[in-house]
Amino acid sequence: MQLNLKLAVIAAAVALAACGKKEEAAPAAAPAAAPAAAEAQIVKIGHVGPTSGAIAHLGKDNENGARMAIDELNAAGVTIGGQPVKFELLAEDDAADPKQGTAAAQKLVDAKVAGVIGHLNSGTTIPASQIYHEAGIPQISPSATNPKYTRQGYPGAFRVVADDVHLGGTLGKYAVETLKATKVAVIDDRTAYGQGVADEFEKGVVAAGGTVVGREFTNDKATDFNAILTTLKSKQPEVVFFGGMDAVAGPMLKQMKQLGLNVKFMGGDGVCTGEMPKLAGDGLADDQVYCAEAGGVDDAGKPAMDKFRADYKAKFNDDVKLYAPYVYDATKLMVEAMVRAGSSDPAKYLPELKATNHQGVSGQIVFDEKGDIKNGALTLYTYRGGERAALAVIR
Ligand code: ABU
Repeated sequence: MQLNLKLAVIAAAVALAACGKKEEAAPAAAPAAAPAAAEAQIVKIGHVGPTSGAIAHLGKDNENGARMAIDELNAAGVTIGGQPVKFELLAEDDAADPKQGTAAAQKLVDAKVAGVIGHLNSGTTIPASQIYHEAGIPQISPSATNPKYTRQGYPGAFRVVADDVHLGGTLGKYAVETLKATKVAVIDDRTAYGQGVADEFEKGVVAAGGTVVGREFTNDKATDFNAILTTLKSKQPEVVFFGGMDAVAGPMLKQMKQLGLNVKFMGGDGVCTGEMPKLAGDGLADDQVYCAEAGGVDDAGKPAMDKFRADYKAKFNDDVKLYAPYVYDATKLMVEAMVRAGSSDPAKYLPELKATNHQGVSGQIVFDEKGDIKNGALTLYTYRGGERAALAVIR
């Protein structure tokens, strides 16, 4: 049964039971005192993403996904263990910085959140996960794709998207088998995500019979790539892969064009955003960029995803940038686990979280023994006419 419907049924049952009791207890002649409305218990849910810095647009997108879920839950009126509850979103900014990520995590632990949705980046999610683990607070990352996050043996760590092994490996294979590249060059931004996804891409290329002719690196705040692009141009690659985020990939594409390095450009989910056309400007030609989101829906799931995107636009006057639907689902399924457990106490609802089987707007979410999504999809995209254009959903 859908959560909203289930909540409505529970609320109706509680209201009917209350009506019945009042009629039985009230003496015929005495004026009945109005029953005091049960005060809603506050349940705090944390969200962390970079809402400042170069990828603030993505952090805000994630935070909006959480806010949309929380607003809907509060409007529906959720009861947990028979008590009405009100959810409070504690939204923190980690600026995509590992140190700020752990500081934000500690702040949420001190505030006694019942669970955390986040962080956005692998480089913040992984160190923060130790803090949540030690505090016994469940965490669901909606976008951190480095495999290490769910391989630390933390029972409360979950992820609702595919990881970089799937993402990078699939893109490497695609470069060789579909784009017919024999020589590829690789750049990464030295973050936990960028370096990891680039390594997996390399493995995929080599396994498919391609050759990596050059590997260079930059950082996640760099703006000048002339030296590394000139080095790679001399190696005559047919594809350049970048492991990093859209804020760096956009200017990199512009500089590739200025240098006459007019080859296909690939990247993982970090470059596969609605913001790329704006960030790359005329550096982004039609069918030049190939990238993948670490999730996606088949035809049957499209109406729900399309409705989410329309509702998001109506609420925030902006388009979904990347992972807002996954954040929305992560928030809803965490609350569903609390409702099933009859408790927002992390120790009590964690077993229900592990047993999740949630039909969300981003598809069906069931966790494996590590806390990763089972059978996670990828959606392969290119850009045409300044818009993301989906090419295929790959499992
Ligand atoms: N997955 C891309 C963006 C987030 C990260 O893993 O760092």
